[in-house]
Amino acid sequence: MPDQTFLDWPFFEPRHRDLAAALEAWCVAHLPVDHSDIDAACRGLVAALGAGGWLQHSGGVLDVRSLCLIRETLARHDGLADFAFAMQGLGMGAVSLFGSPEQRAWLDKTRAGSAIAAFALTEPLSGSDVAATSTTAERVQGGWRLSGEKTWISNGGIADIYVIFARTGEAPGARGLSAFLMPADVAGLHVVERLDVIAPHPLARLRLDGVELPDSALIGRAGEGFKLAMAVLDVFRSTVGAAALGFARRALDESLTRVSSRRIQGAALAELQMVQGHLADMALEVDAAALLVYRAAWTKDQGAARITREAAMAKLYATEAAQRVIDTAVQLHGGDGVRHGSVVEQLYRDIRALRIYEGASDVQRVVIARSILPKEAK
Ligand code: COS
Repeated sequence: MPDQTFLDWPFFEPRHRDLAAALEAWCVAHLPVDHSDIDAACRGLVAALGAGGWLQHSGGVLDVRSLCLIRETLARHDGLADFAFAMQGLGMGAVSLFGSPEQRAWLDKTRAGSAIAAFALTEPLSGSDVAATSTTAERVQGGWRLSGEKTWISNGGIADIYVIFARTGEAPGARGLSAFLMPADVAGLHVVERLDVIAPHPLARLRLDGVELPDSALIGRAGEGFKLAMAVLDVFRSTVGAAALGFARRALDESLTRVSSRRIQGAALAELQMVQGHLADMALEVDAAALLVYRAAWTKDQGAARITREAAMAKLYATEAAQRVIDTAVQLHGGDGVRHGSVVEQLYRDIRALRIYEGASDVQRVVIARSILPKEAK
C-alpha cells in the first residue's frame, strides 16, 4: 500500500478520501485484468468500471480532483484500467462541458459503461499543431458532410461514439474548426488501420468518406472547435499527470520491496547510501508531481475558467518525473527489471506514451512559456 498521507492535504474534501479508499478496495478485488486480448479487456474494463459506479465520475459534472484520484489509483493497479476510465472521460469531455441536452443523453451510456467513447482530434499531419486540422465538414441540407483522416485515435475500432474535430472554415487556422458528435455506425466511417504500440491499447487510424451528420451533431458553436478542444485538454491534461503519478507511486513501492529483500554482500540493498539516495529522489519527485497535479485539479474545481498553465505544468512535470522514477526502479530491480511481465517492465512501457499524447512535453513547455511571457513577446 503506497503512502496515502497526501489525502490529508487541504486540496481534498472528505468525499475524496472516501472515494480513494473505496476505489482502492475495488482495485484490489478486480485488477489487474488479463491483457492478452486488448479489445476484450477494454470492453470488460469499461463494463466493470461502469458496474462499479466509477464511470459516474467520468462525465457530466467534472470534479477534477475525483478524476485525478481515480486515474492515479487505477494506474497504480493496472495501466489498461486507467486507460479505459480515462477515455470515457476524454471522449465525452466536449459533451460534458458544452453538450446540448440531446447530446448529453450519450453520457448516460458512457457513464454506465454501456457505450465506449473516443476523442478524434489528431491527424496524420496535425498532432501538436491542432490549428492545421484538415478534415473538412461542409454544410449540406440539414447538416454536415465530413471527409478526411484521423489517426492515433484511442478506442478507435471499439468505440460506439466519437467526438470529432473538423474544419468548417469560418476563418483560417484555429478559428475555423468545429466539434461534432459522431456515432460509430454512421455510413462512410472506416477503421483503416489498427496501430500496435509498446503498451498496447485499442488505437486506430480512421477515414471519413463523406460522413453525413445532422445539425444536432454540432457541439457548441461552429468555429469554436479549437477553444473547445483546448478546454477539454485543460481538464484532462491534469489527469494524465495523475496517471503518471500512479505509475510512479507503484514503481517506488516495488522498489521499496525490492531493496528491503534483496541482499548484496551480506546486507540489504536498502542499507547502501547510494540506494537510499535514489529512493529519496524518487519520493521527492512523486510528492512534487502530486502537488502540481492536485494544485491544478483543485484550482479548476474552485471554478477557475482556465487552468492552462497549471494543467501544462502538472502534465509536463508528472510524466517526465514518472519516467525518471520508473527508470530508477528498473535499475534497482537489475535483470528482473527488464524481464517481460515484471511489474516495473510493464510500467516502463506504460509511462512512455504519456509524455507524447494530449500535448507532448515540448508543447507543454510552449504553453507554460506563453502563459508567463508579456503579450508582445509571444
Ligand atoms: N482554453 C481556451 N481557449 C484557448 C486555450 C485554452 N486552453 N488555449 C488557447 N485558446 C485560445 C486562444 O486564446 C486563442 O484565442 P483567440 O484567437 O481568441 O485569441 C485561440 O485559442 C488560438 O490559440 P493559440 O494562438 O495559442 O493557438 P496555436 O495554434 O498557437 O496552438 C498549442 C497552441 C500548440 C498550445 C495548441 O495547438 C496545442 O495545445 N497543441 C497540442 C494539441 C494536443 O494536445 N494534441 C493531442 C491530441 S489529444 S491525444
